Amino acid sequence: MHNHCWVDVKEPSRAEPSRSGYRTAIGLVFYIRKVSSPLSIQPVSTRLTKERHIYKGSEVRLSRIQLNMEGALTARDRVGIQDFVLLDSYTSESAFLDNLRKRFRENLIYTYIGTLLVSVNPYKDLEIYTPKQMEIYMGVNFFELPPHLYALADNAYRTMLTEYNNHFILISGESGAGKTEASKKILQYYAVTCPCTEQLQTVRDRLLLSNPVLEAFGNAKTLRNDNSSRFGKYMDIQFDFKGAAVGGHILSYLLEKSRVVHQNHGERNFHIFYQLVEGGEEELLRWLGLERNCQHYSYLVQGECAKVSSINDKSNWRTVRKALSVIDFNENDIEHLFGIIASVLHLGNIQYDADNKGSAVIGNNAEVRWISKLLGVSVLVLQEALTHRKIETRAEEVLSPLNVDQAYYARDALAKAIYGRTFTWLVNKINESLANQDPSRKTVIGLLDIYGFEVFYINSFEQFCINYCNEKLQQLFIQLTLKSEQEEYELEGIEWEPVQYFNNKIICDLVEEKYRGIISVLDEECLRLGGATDLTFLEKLEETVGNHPHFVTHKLANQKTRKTLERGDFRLLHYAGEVTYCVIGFLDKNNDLLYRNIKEVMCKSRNLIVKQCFMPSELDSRKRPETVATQFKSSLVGLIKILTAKEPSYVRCLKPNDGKQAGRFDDVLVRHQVKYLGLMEHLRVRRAGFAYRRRYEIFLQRYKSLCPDTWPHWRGPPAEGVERLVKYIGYKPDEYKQGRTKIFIRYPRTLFATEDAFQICKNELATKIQAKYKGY
Ligand code: AD9
Ligand code: MG
Repeated sequence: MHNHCWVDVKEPSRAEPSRSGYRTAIGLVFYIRKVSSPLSIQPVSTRLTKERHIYKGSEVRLSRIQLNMEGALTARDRVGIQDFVLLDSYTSESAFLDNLRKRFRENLIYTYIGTLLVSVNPYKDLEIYTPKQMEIYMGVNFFELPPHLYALADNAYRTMLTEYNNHFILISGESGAGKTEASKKILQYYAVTCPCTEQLQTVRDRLLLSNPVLEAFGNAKTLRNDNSSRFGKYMDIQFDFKGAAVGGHILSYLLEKSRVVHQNHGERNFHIFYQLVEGGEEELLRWLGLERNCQHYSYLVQGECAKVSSINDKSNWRTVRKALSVIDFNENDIEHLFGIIASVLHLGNIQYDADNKGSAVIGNNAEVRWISKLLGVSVLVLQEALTHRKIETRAEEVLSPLNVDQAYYARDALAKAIYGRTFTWLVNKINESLANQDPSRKTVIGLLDIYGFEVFYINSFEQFCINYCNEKLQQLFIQLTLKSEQEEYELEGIEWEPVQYFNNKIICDLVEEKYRGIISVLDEECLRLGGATDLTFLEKLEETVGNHPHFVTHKLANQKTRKTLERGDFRLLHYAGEVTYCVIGFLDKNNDLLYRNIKEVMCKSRNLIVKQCFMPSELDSRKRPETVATQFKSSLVGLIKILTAKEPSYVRCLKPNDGKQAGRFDDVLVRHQVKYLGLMEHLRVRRAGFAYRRRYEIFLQRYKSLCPDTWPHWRGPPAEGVERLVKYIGYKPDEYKQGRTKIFIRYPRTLFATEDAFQICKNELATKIQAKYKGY
């Protein structure tokens, strides 16, 4: 028989935040008065909801209240189901979608699948990231409060502190789904909630301010996202044993450099250019030789959208300037940094004419003079490097004039190279300022925020790399969740009906396999002397991977598909959908060559940043540098290694519509993402499987006080003790399974109820002790 309880709830204003008894979102206390006869709960207010709890071995019904961040009572947080694992028709994609939609309409953008957090981009400010909200989530059990990024962040943090292990939070989803925002919110959460001494304030500020700087230089407006990350970022936040943030380290992955010289219609160059031109102080612009007009710069106007309503370049400029000084950039660094940014703009305005021999000559050399001033190189030498190529034969060096096309190519290559290398320099500089001086033991939480899967009307080498990266992360996710989860059941001897899932390893192999993968074929063509073109690369692909089920070209396609492909295209059937890539430019971008004489000029630069970016040793090396795709592939292998050594948490971001609009939930689009992100499979594994697993020793240690047989000591084997304990507190056979070394608990609510019972027990004990000593 069930006991039923009345619940008295104190007014929020009079509530005593306490860890005792039943607490609510802001720490209210429930006082439980036992009643003699079973009585169905009549909520004191309609806003009260019912929950099932275990108290002293039998089920009790309690009403719990939900509070929003102002502390007012609300049932809003309980719209739909906050953990998909509890969904009745959990195999139905429609039910999944209904729940997401229902919650999205109520601005409830977060929902769990067990411990994984699903987030739907609201495209509006929800005011759910206030310091008050942070306080609510601090140190509270995962399932006690409505789903939130803060709960996930807090959980990783607390586990790190109690178990002394390293964690990472993998944030994935397609372009515009909200990854970068999520990673910033998590960082802010740590910055505000972790203990911080006066000494550590600088570290905290630098960690926070590294974001606007890197975003200014590495993000841009694309058709998918007004603040799209054009580089991958992995950031370790280092904590000391007290849980204070003591340092950080950033790894960056393949910046999309081609954007510096070319932007598609409706897209922009990197934010920093517009910020400088719009927001730069008069004196600075004068010194850099810049006009306050983006339209004046050919590198800024190709997308025909220099101004974007959602972006305030002027105020972002002020933020970046302030951030740079906090991150320890001195005036010299700043002068040289913007000298480079301005040089890139000047480079873009260099125009070539053909002389009577067809060789390129620079019409007006005003731009060259500015660059020469800003980069500290000789005008004549620079001018020569921008119009000639040095060819080395065995006996001598010959300067050969470039034609106009070649000269534009050389100019753009220089612009991309100095921007790309400056970005790397910037990351290094930030790392220096975040470096932790204290060698004592520390643990880390890594935040991974990488460019999301993207499909444009025309997709090139950059999309190929970005989408390949997303394949790798999906593969990691599959490995760590679907695959290893099922393997663990097997290992622990838990009966298990395997859940089928799509393993995208086949696509990763198609791209990266040695000798036979697309990157290998591309590299081979890049190394081939003479005759190699983008189209011969395509032919080689057709020969090598032509019969792969995830690869198709115009030539290989059936009649129907052929109509959708051009002759220079290849299409990959990615886990997230089909993408058609145009091969034009693949060889060049993969080679990423910079003429030798341009490098020589840069090595002699008096601009301190350029000097550090172009080392003379590079000129001596006869070895061909690794191609871009191969470097990227190796860096991803390194990343996966870093991640697999840590405990994961996952945030899966969904994009509700393609129009960046608030309040619109496009069923087809969301359904597609739910499918390819493998959320249904994840749910099935979670549901058929077990939300929690704990080693017997740990479980027993925590909850032994709930059972007279195990309290205060249990001398037998831990597995047996756990069995007694869970039977005593009323676990039903379908709620748990006992493996070889661990107890597996099916539903979060079971563990949650156990935890609640434990808290009550602890309090009762405390009250008894207090009563006993009263009057002493
Ligand atoms: V990309 O792969 O870098 O192109 P992201 O990083 O997934 O992409 P981002 O975080 O930049 O997307 O989010 C895109 C835009 O959605 C942001 O600029 C915000 O305007 C909006 N957004 C995302 N998340 C939130 C949120 N939690 N609350 C409010 C949000 N707005
Ligand atoms: Mg992003």
